[in-house]
Formats: sequence, structure tokens, C-alpha cells
Amino acid sequence: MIRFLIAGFLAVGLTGPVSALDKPKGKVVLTVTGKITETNGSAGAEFDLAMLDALPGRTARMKTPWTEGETTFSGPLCRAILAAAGANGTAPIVVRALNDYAADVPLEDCKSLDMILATKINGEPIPVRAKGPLFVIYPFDKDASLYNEKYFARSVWQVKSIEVR
Ligand SMILES: Nc1nc2c(c(=O)[nH]1)N[C@H]1C(S)=C(S)[C@@H](COP(=O)(O)O)O[C@H]1N2
Ligand SMILES: [Mo]
Repeated sequence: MIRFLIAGFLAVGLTGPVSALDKPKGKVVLTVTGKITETNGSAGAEFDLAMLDALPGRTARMKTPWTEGETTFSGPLCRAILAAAGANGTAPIVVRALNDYAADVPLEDCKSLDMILATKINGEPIPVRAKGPLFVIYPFDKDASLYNEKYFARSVWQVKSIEVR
């Protein structure tokens, strides 16, 4: 037993910090495809809400064009999702919605901005009719210069998948 554990830790040390992805137990809300090393299903890396909420994330209060007044968003950081999937692409990711709207999001946004895929608005899961279950939210609270059409167009709601290229 101990020997297996030690071998396991050594293997992790050699291959990098990415831990194996669990199988989703709940409804799959996000599928990450393309240039990834971690998969847990034939479609790629599949996540239910619990898996997403277990990743490093952020909670922040801000104004957005899509919500009334100050609103609290919380969810995993885009870079944490990419890390969990072992993403190793170089081109912008394609973030795709249930209605097949898609936006190219530069990897740099995920690396250097605390951009999240919100799973909650004001502490509650986001129904599809309220632009859920996942909503790309830029840190408009930290950086007012993001509050423009360029980033609004990347603010995909009803997200269902991310393609890593
Ligand atoms: N799912 C989804 N997200 C989307 C869009 C869309 O059509 N579908 N349009 C994008 C664009 S181009 C912009 S400018 C903003 C527009 O938000 P609004 O329609 O509420 O003004 O949302 C972005 N997110
Ligand atoms: Mo837009």
C-alpha cells in the first residue's frame, strides 16, 4: 500500500501538478475538448457543477451590462479549468454557448486576468433562462478598462464547451 502511494507521488512529481480528473457524478455542464492531456470521457474533459466549484475560484461584486445593480458572481477561474484539463494549446480558446454563439478568448486573458466561469449569481446557481449555467465574467470590478465591447463579446453566457487549440 505505502509503496503504491510513494510510487504515485513520484509519478505525479515527474509528470507535473495535474491530478487525474474524476468522473462527473452530476449533470455535465462543461466539456473541454482539443489540446488537453486530461480526459474523463470520450468527449474530452467533462465537468459537473461540483467539480467546477471545487477548483480555485473567485467571488466578486460588480456591475455588468447583463445584470441589475451590483451583483455577486462566483465560480472557477478560467485558468484553473484549463489546468484541470491539462490544456496545452497556443491559440485562443473557443468558448461556445448552448445557442452556438462562440467567442475566441485569448489564452492571455485566462493567464493574466482573473476571469471566471461563474456558476453562481448572488450565491445561487444560474438557470439557463438567466444566462446560466455558466457565464464568462471578466474582473470588471478590478479593472474598469475591461468594461467595453471587446470584453463584452468574450463574455459568453450559457457556456457549454471550451475548445483548446
Ligand atoms: N451565449 C451568448 N453569449 C453572448 C452573446 C450571444 O449571442 N450568446 N453575444 C456576445 C456579444 S457580441 C456581446 S456584445 C454581449 C452582448 O450582450 P447583450 O446582448 O446583453 O447586450 O454578449 C456576448 N455574449
Ligand atoms: Mo457584441
